Amino acid sequence: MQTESAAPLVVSRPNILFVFSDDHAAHAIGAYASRINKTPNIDRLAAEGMRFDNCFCANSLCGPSRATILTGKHSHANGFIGNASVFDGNQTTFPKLLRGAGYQTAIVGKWHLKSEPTGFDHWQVLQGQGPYYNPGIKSAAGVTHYEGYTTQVLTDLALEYLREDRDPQRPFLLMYQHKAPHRNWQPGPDELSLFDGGPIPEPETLFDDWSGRASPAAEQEMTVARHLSAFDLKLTPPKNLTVAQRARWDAAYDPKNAAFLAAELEGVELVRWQYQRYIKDYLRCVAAVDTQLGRVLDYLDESGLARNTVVIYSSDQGFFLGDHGWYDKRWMYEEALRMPFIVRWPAVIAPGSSDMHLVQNIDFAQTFLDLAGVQAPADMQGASLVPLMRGADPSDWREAIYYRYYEFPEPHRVAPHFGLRTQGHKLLCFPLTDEWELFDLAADPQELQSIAEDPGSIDLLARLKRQLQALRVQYGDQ
Ligand code: SGN
Ligand code: CA
Repeated sequence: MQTESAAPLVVSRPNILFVFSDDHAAHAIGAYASRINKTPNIDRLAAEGMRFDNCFCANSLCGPSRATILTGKHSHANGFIGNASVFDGNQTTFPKLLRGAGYQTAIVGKWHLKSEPTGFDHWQVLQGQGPYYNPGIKSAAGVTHYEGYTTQVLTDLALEYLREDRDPQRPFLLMYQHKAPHRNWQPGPDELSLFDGGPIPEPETLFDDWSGRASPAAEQEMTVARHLSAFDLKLTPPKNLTVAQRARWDAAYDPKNAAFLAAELEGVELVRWQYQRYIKDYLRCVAAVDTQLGRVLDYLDESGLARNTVVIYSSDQGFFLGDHGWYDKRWMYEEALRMPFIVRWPAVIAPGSSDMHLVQNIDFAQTFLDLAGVQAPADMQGASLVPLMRGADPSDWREAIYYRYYEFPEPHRVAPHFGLRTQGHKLLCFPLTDEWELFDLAADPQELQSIAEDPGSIDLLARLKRQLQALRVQYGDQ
């Protein structure tokens, strides 16, 4: 690999700041019309940049999404198919290519790919999932322990990198990647009492009974009603808090009162109570991500970096926020499939714009390479989004995205499936039970009634099956 010092100095290439959170669904972002929370700093990026309204993951899980982003390839092609996989760091990744082209490459935060990061000049990563409080952070020098709320600690480290650790003469890539708002949704000290004032609106499908779909939807173990633990519901507090943190936690949660309530309620009322308990903590974690992003955006403004820095906000997959009665992700249904993707690039993107093309996390690597003027390897499977950012409508853009989920049975017992999504329809295949689902997204945006068995769908189903087969051939997943 080319060394940094041998690389040419080109200062006009934009810096890339990739802000990435874990499990942050688009429908918990103000700019994506959230009904349940506000995210003023993420929204600021959208107001000054472009919101992608049809960005989807290739496999709705943490490690697989990250591996896809690094390699520009679907899970079967990069080898990281479920969270038990180990990332092969010898593969070509976009940070390696940027580094070879003279970029300084850094990652701070969640990594979750088991093997050590490769292709980065600077890396400070959480170990595995990482805790919400007082994290150990691994770097080339070993593990360092920090006291504080992880969302803030990671932001301090990212700012330290921007201020002190990089060479201002060369462009940088910084991947700033939060653990939050991943399960079990432990809020930070400043957000413990946020949303105490009243209930969060419930999703329309909180009491979905999964009729109208193939058998797997009813067989999962990820319901708000039955699959949240005492730890999730904060009937037991985290173990690794300092004495001061524990005191604030107990004051905010009043665990005795909560345990009493949980024991008294039943049926629909218990589900509603658990939903509130879950969603408020989730949104508290989101609020800290947003607040900390504000610190970074302020620094970009103050330092003058904002002008030539492309800032992206995204998350590894979507999440069910009580939708269909669920938490977690995994499914190819909209709430888990969709990724937020917002890009601010002052020199190029029209402020407050949005894009409807079907894009995917397989596209991110090629996009970052294109931003830097680096040729993408022929075996990357996506496409650069830069033309879309410039407002183009390429006539040969893809008409469907391909999806495949593998991890089964634990955790959550979501049956393996694969499928495609076009602008108007979604087709899913569950090979274990040989079942299909087909949704008309315009008529049934909540995906409550599969039309795969309808006599009127025979031609459509056959056409989409052929299209799906063509995608499998195209991506080499047979
Ligand atoms: C943990 C969570 C699961 C979650 C996986 C994967 N359980 O196992 O609910 O689906 O992570 O999430 S927990 O009780 O340990 O929190 S991922 O985002 O990393 O893929
Ligand atoms: Ca995740």
